[in-house]
Amino acid sequence: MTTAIAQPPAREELVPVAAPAAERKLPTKKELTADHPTWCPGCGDFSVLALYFKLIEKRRVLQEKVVSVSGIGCSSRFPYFVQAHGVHFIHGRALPFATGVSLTRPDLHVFVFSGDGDAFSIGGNHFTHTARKNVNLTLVVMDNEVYGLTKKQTSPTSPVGFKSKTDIWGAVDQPINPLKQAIAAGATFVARTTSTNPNHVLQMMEAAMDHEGFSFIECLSECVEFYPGAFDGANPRKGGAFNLVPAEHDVTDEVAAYRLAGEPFPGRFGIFYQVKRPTKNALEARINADYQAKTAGLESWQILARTFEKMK
Ligand SMILES: Cc1ncc(C[n+]2csc(CCOP(=O)(O)OP(=O)(O)O)c2C)c(N)n1
Ligand code: SF4
Ligand SMILES: [Mg+2]
Repeated sequence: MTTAIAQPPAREELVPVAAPAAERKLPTKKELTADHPTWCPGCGDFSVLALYFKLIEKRRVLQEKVVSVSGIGCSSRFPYFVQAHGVHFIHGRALPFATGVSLTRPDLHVFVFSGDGDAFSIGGNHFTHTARKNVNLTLVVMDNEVYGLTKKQTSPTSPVGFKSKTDIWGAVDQPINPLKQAIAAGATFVARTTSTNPNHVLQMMEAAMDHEGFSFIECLSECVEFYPGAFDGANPRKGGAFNLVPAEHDVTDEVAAYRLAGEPFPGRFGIFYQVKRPTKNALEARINADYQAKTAGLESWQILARTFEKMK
């Protein structure tokens, strides 16, 4: 006896067709605002959210063409506040989820919003691998140098001496340097900004969005509740210094970028490193296209079955 196997629908039937951009009204900041942000008054994350809205508006991105993905943390509440595709995923696992979105929906702008704990502690491994794979997406880490949501534990970027619930006598472990970590892992765009300089945040977001590949932005974002004043030294309005990456810096020079990233706080702001390297998206798309050409006439599910046969 033979059993008839129902064939899955053709891919075209699964992809919703949006009206052409020319006929559509572009979303305003008001329409992009989903919910009242539940962050503490004065939290640096408000500024990042406002600039993300500005970015979408300025770059005339349709709501269904942008997706915000996050893990867990105060900063990771981000997608709740955006009226567009969004995912609030497992702690530290935003990047693998976003990788899947990026690979399967190349038409979307994929943004990941993370905290220093989410990105470099529990998600540290994923940070390394997403960078080396050069997945086409933008990661913005809102670095407040503390675990905010869980009420003040030492994070991987907390400075030595920082007193918290997990280091009541002061942290003794050397913090990681997010920029050096990103460069060493193979990120192709590495930048630093601070939420107290809105124009600069927008500038870095635009450059990251235009970059083909894994773009990483470390954005200093003060936790006014559990680490107030952490970034006053980088804020001219509080007597600090906001110094740009020197104009003569060659962004393709990995060693120079690494050296610049090692400057003591408040350090530099701007693009430290940017190079072109084929993305995982492009490399895999080529493999898929070549194989599909070889298997022309077969349905996707038949190609998949054939591939599984080969793997036996
Ligand atoms: C598997 C798992 N471990 C621990 C937690 C508890 N937890 C939630 S958020 C968080 C750290 C958040 O810190 P960060 O990423 O810096 O974000 P912030 O709140 O500072 O923005 C921790 C440890 C969790 N939710 N899931
Ligand atoms: S606890 Fe800190 S990081 Fe969290 S919302 Fe409040 S100020 Fe922001
Ligand atoms: Mg944090």
